[in-house]
Amino acid sequence: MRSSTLLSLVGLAATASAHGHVHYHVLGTQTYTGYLPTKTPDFTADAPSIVRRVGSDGPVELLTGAEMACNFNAVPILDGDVSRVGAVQAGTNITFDWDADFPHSGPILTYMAKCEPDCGHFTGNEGAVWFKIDEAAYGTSWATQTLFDQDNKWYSKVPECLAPGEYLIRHEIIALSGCAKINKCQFYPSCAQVKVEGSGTVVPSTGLIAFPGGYTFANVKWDSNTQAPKDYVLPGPPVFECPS
Ligand SMILES: *[C@@H]1O[C@H](CO)[C@@H](O)[C@H](O)[C@H]1NC(C)=O
Ligand SMILES: [Cu+2]
Repeated sequence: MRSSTLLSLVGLAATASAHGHVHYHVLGTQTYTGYLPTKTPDFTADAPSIVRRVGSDGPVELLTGAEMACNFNAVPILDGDVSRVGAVQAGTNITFDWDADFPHSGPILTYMAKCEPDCGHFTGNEGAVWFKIDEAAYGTSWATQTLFDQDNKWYSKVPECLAPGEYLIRHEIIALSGCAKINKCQFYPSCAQVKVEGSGTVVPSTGLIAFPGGYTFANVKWDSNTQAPKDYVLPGPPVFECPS
């Protein structure tokens, strides 16, 4: 009994080091701690955070699972019945600070969704609500290499024309090594509840996709052994651009 418990703990630790998650989100001058039950530093405590829980630092793989939206256990965050959000100025960057040495290669994408009625009462996993604000695949290396080169940080700009209000922001890495097989592509999504401030007026109403549903096997299928990285086509709609 005791030794099998020990073995499974060792197994968990080994698995944990093979993946990764976003451990901090930075909005303006505020840093918000991510959630992960197994790692050092210890994020077990529910820090006063706007970052939704993730099930572990492992991937989401089932394309039809609700966890495609914001990862496993990503329940909306409330204080009492009040939505908890972090303020961000439209037109500024959000920083996603990943734990060190994410061990897989692939693209990095970031989406937003208008929270209705507010983020504390909005899962993000029902219907086509997500617009894309940022994406990167392969230039001279995969986006994950750029992430290492930037000290495990990724920056996504909140569109400056975006109307004020509460939004979920969904940041993800797609690890490509298993993507040749259905439901073996690895998605690492993480969501935070933000309140956009500024004088924008636009809420995107076209180019919206659903999670789950927006990524099908046909548009995430990729065989790293036979396909050239420069031929990779990012899934999802085009990046939202503010009207000029
Ligand atoms: C925001 O992020 C982009 C990369 O996505 C970067 O080019 C730009 O310099 C960043 N801006 C600031 C103010 O950090
Ligand atoms: Cu992994």
